[in-house]
Amino acid sequence: MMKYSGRKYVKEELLPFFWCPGCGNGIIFAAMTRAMEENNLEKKDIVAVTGIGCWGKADDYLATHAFHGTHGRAIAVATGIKLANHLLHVFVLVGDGDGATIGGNHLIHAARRNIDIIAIMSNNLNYGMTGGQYSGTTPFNSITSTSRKGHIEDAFDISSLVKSAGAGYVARCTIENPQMIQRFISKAIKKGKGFRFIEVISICPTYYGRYNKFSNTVEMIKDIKARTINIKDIDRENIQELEGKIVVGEYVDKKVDGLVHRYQEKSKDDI
Ligand SMILES: Cc1ncc(C[n+]2csc(CCOP(=O)(O)OP(=O)(O)O)c2C)c(N)n1
Ligand code: SF4
Repeated sequence: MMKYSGRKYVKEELLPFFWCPGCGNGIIFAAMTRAMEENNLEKKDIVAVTGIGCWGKADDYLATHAFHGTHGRAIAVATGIKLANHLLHVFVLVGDGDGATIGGNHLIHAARRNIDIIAIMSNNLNYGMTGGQYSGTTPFNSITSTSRKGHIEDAFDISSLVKSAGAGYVARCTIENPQMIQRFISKAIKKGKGFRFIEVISICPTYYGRYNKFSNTVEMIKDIKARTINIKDIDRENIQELEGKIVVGEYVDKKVDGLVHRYQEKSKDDI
């Protein structure tokens, strides 16, 4: 899998990335561009749509088409682009704030409608860009800039939410395993239809890491590794013991028509 570099999709003249040293976003970005290359996608056929946020800066570095939207509305913009030109590969790159908090409604409806786009969520458990506030995926008791004594809310299990909303493909992975990220994005590209959602558990060492007393990036990645369990290894016996675990793997992989196909079928006789 590593035989792909993904470099042709990158505006190398703009490197280094704007992201802090140790941020997980570079790992997701590299896996995504390798998956594009693995599937021979043409740059002219790709649109990367983002909202505001650190992960939302990813489109700056892509040599594809791009649309930098507003915070929380990236999925809505991506929907419009796909419906306007269904031949495009539309990737929407959302943070957990953008996609699961302010934009949570767009996410569940995109899944229910099976809009034919690929959403890649960098879930770093907080709002990175604005200073480490809690989001809809911040774990209970975590310290953030808006939960100084520990967060009092529970977090969304975002992959399970998107699964129950009806998406055709849902997978969770972590930045600890870049090959798994690439594999899931590649699979989503190959599926071609429906709403395909890849949640990547990432790290924000600058805020979440520092507030929660991780001494460095390596410690954060080791913590992810220690808590990761593959969905295939869960049975009825240990399902009760998943508290604090990161369950990775494919949550859904089903055949769906996709909204574009349904729309075309219904409007055939109108032409
Ligand atoms: C409508 C609106 N509300 C709030 C903001 C301020 N804002 C910009 S980015 C952001 C949070 C970013 O967090 P996330 O989407 O998780 O991305 P990250 O920076 O962690 O990658 C917020 C609240 C905004 N730009 N627009
Ligand atoms: S603030 Fe956090 S999410 Fe943003 S670039 Fe820095 S480490 Fe990454």
